[in-house]
Amino acid sequence: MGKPLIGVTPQYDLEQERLWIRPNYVEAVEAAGGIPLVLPLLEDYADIETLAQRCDGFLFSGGPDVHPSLFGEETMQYCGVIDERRDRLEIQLMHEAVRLDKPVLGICRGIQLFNVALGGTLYQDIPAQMDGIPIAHSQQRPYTVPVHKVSVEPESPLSRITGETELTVNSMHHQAVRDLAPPLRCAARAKDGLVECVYYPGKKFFLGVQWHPEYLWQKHQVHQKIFTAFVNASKS
Ligand SMILES: [Mn+2]
Repeated sequence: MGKPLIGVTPQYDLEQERLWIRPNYVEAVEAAGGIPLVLPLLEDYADIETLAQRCDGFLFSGGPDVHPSLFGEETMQYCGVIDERRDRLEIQLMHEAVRLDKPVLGICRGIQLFNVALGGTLYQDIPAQMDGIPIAHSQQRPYTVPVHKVSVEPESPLSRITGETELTVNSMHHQAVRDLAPPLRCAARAKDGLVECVYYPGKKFFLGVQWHPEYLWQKHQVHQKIFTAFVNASKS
């Protein structure tokens, strides 16, 4: 097989009404040996099924908050911008990808979306809802610099991919996984206990990371390994 085709979920600028994506997502896929394809915000389920069949893997990019109603909560005052069309597309696309056992990598919003789509819940805002060590989960720029550590669960896919027991990561999130969805397992945690990486046991490749490896892969090889493992899994 040639290079795998990796569907990348898009950002949508609600004010400017523009689809867009930060180039570092597509560059990371390209550098790992895949052909990135930025997806449209499709609404028709049959079309989403077709998309799921045609692509070899899917990268769920970062973005706005997942709507709290999708995990059974009212919107609290500190919830950020939401995008219902993106929520719908990504939830349907993830379910199709899981059904077809196509590789998925979720980044930031991606890990949160996976958890909600599979029946878990989120912290709508970490500082407002969590006590404990005040780790910089919403770091200042530059985002290419790691700011906190995560401990990697032995026996997890993240452990196999990186060969590490601890990683240093960047962190640009104010939401996070709260109750883990029933089929998912934690693959890495921050020192305050927050889930920073999840996987779906038994799937070919299903990984969600709370940090942003697309900002790190060029200088920190360990984070490039995540993209390489994802793209390689999409080849078979
Ligand atoms: Mn973090």
